Amino acid sequence: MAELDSLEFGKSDFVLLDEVNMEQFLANLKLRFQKGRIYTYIGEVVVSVNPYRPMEIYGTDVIASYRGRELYERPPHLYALADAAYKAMKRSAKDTCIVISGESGAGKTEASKYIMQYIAAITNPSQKQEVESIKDVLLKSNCVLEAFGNAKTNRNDNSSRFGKYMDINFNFNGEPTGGHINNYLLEKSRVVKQQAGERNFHTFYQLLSGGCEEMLEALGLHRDANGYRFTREGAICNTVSDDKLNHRAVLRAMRVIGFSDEEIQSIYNLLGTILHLGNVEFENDEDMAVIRDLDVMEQIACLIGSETDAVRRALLYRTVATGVGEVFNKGHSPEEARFGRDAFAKALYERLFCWIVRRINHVIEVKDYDPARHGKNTVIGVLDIYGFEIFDNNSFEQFCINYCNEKLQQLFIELILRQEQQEYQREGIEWQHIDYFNNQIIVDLVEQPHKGIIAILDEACLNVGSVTDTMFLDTMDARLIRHPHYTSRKLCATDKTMEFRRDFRIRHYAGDVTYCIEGFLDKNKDPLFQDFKRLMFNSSDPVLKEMWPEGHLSITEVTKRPQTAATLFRNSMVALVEKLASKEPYYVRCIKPNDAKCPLALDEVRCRHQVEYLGLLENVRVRRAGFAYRQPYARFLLRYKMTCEYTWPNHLMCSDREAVEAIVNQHGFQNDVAYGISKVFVRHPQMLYQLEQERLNLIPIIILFLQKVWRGTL
Ligand code: AOV
Ligand code: MG
Repeated sequence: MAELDSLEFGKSDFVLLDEVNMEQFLANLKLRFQKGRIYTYIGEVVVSVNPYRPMEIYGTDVIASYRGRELYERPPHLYALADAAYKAMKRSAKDTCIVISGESGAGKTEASKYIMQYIAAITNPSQKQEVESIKDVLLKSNCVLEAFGNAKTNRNDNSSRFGKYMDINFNFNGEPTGGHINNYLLEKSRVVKQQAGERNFHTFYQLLSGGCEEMLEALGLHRDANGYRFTREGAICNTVSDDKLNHRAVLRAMRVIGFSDEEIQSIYNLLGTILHLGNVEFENDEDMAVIRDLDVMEQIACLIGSETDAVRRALLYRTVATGVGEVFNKGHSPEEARFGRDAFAKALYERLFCWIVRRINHVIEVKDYDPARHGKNTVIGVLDIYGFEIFDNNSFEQFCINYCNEKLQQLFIELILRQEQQEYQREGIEWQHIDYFNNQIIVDLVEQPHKGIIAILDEACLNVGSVTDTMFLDTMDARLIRHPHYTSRKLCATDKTMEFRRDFRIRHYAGDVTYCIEGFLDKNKDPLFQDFKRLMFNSSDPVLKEMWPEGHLSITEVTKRPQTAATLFRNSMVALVEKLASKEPYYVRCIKPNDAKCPLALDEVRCRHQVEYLGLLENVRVRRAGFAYRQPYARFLLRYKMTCEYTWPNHLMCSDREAVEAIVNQHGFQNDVAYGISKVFVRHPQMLYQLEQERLNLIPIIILFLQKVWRGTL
């Protein structure tokens, strides 16, 4: 307990700072970080700093020490937060969620895994077989999804390139009964192109270095990632990740989850197909694309359960329907063929990823749950999404990712304020308002109907063919130029070899990001020739066929314009925020201490910036303006009754509330508390620390006393 608030380790809760200002906040953060205390509270929010080194704080003994304890009873930890979310769910049969935010590389994904491990460890003490196997699948799903959805970027060697929200379902006993994973927009452009120093998704390198000889031979692959256009960039950047070992772990995980051998084979066939596709070259024959290397066509056909000629035709021609219903084949130019090939590779991978998620969901989804018989089924949701990111070159993907982070920041603002206000109202306690920077203005800039960037982008995409990226930018400039968070950037090339570039810039809550306009329209329209869909639907492999259900439509039947990528993403974000807002939230705010991925180094400028934009100082102020801690009367009494002569061993007062008052008064804390309807509100945690200390001092005396009673020597 002494460690909770000591000079040596700094304040375990920022609410305890002598003064709330940036200097004190940073000094405390730094002191704790250097002492290996990577977690600190702001009330019930956990602030976490990425240690970039293995920490001895996640063992089973540590898990046991957090189990069933209150937040402030033990040093700050993710486990305490997970326990709080679990207890709240169990006690009040309420859905809760844990929202983990922070920029790329700040430690969100690691945190989400520790939280899931904790929940798995503390549930099902009687080791019921069916519960154990559900837990196993839930945990193993991380390994598979990371292999297919994560990649090395210049910010993070294991960067999540998709958003993940996982619900864990519990029965009335608090045992996990299943779950559901929602995935959000995978950065599929990575399949065909990576920035300098980055890799494709881990799974490709894992397959090439870890796959057994027979498997690679069957796929027609060699081990050298340098030999494939889609993995070449990643092959030359030196990574320390252990692809070989991870490949085996992923295979094991897939088996535990219940993927059949045929399904696993289909997955690797698709990865092989994508690698081969990358090496397909188109030559120019009188402005028409031709493929000279038919061996690779044969190889692909074999892997996707199709015919060599069907693959060749899908890559070289598209079926076109005229207004009067005539159908004919139109040959691609080499440029069109390359575009089609890359779109096909991206789509294959995206479909595969979504299929894997669906497949896992199929295993973990709760079936036959009867609330009448089993009681209410409750949920803990865990959100781990791609963090805010700025690269040298930012495109449509970063635009979506950063918009997503704006939405989550908005939710944080709303919930932290809303929750506090509601609690005070409910308990009849006076409340003092605190101002925040509200990033709603940036959210609106992106998503507002008719006016926002997504609306303007969609409008541009409606005009097939005639609108270019630059024209889209001109429209944005005309409509948004007065917006305080939007700037157009026309870059005149000083170097003659450079092309004339145009960008726009958004002043995000977390910093200014310049987006390169090139490719926005294409990525938003996300076109894929129908011929590819039909090719896959006609596959003799039932797993692949299942991924392409719409391939049965003939060209004349395909009329509906699909929703654009940005609109789909916006809708999924709106739905996500609604889902989170309907649950009781718990927050982890992750901070990246430096850009060099270095242990022990804390870059003050970088941390200051994150503390600022995450709104952590305001968070402390809200917490301090009100009451830092609150507890139901009965719980408070049970824990501290030994510290007061009127309540130990039992009180004779009319209510628990009166008994709590007696404890508070005896210690002279009258001015530090307020009495709500069901809870006592404590202004500063010092009071609790003092009570905890007193309790600790008393325990040996009480034990001695009891021993004497038992021995009859008293
Ligand atoms: P992110 O999820 O926040 O980034 P990660 O959770 O992947 O970041 O963390 C990045 C790296 O930091 C990990 O691969 C670990 O090496 C290290 N790390 C993070 N947390 C810990 C910890 N608690 N203990 C030890 N090492 C840690 V992104 O997905 O890019 O937004 O999109
Ligand atoms: Mg991550």
